[in-house]
Amino acid sequence: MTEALERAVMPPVSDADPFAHEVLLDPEPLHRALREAGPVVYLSRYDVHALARYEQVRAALMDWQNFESGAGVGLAHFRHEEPWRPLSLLLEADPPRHDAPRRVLREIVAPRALRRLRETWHTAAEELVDQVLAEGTEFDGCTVLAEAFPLRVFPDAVGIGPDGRENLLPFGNMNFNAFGPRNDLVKADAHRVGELLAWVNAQCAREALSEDGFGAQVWAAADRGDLTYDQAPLVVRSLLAAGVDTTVQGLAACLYAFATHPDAWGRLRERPELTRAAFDEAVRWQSPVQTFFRTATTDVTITGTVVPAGTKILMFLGAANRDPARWTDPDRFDLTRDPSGHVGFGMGIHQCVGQHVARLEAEALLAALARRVERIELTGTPHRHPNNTLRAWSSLPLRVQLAA
Ligand code: EJD
Repeated sequence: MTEALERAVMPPVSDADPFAHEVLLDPEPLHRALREAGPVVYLSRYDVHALARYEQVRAALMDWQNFESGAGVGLAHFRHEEPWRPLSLLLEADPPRHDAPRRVLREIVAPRALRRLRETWHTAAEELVDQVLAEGTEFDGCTVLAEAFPLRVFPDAVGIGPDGRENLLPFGNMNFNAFGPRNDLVKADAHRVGELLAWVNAQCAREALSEDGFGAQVWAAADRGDLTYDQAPLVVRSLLAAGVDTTVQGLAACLYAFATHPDAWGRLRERPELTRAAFDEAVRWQSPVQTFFRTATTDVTITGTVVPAGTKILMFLGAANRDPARWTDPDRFDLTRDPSGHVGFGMGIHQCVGQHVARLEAEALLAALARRVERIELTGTPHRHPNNTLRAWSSLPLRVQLAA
């Protein structure tokens, strides 16, 4: 036995299943139990170590040298198991291979580059809100706003063609389920894997993309030699894989937050400059991306517990974002707090490269709603959509009161 192992602290063991339906639909009780059990907990069911406290989640996210992404950021270990699709050059890569694709995409979706979309997206949001309100003041906010808005603006911004866009949400749902275990959720979509992958791959070809979108800009980076031509379609795929369901659920989190906190909605209408902080607070509070894995590159000691080389570590972003050791009154959606430092977009070298796209979508939709809507409320029980990674909604029954 090595010296490190002799001195090792055995972590608390839990046989909980973070990917069981009941837990996916209501994760907070497990999050609380894991945070309280200790800084590292061994999950016997999956043979992984789990982190649910802010301090350890943040530290693991920052430490890409000891916690790699290249073996996959899901439960599957891609050095032992064949990946179900070619690996992402961004998400499932480490420096130095990660750096060129990251740099290229970062420039394409940088705030400066998004300025040309700002007016178009604000207008699109106003048109959507006007359309929805023309139909009535009661609707499912999940489908008619949170899903409809990103689907109106994002695929056009990437530059994909009009056909088959109904595949985007099912592809995303499958992709995010695939980071978890091969449970019922994964099996339910297994028959569509080939078809959905083929469709997405076809959208990534240069000929399939408009001349001025994010996709074309990825190919232009290959022309400049910033990427190889083999890499370009995979980087376009990253936009489609990461950019749809995530923003849908981010917007849904905002709608849910404001429907359940009418005072916050009033405050936002009075002070529109709060919109960006409101979006971040909604992301902290709901954590649309709940979990991710890393793989230990060497025996890593976390507060005395040795995480063996080559094993997976599960990071609970949602639990970290409500850790009472980091946040005052963490379960409250609170527009007066400073939500910066939340790990809902990750942290470190992999931190969400598309977060400015997400923020622009949220700003546009919330501004359009704030102009016309005085109050948002729930008319019934909203329903969660279980997914192995995302905290998602299937319905948000809303009623709005129009502004005078
Ligand atoms: C993701 C958590 C990709 C890819 C990148 C990022 C995500 C998904 C897919 C968004 C993860 O490069 O394929 S939120």
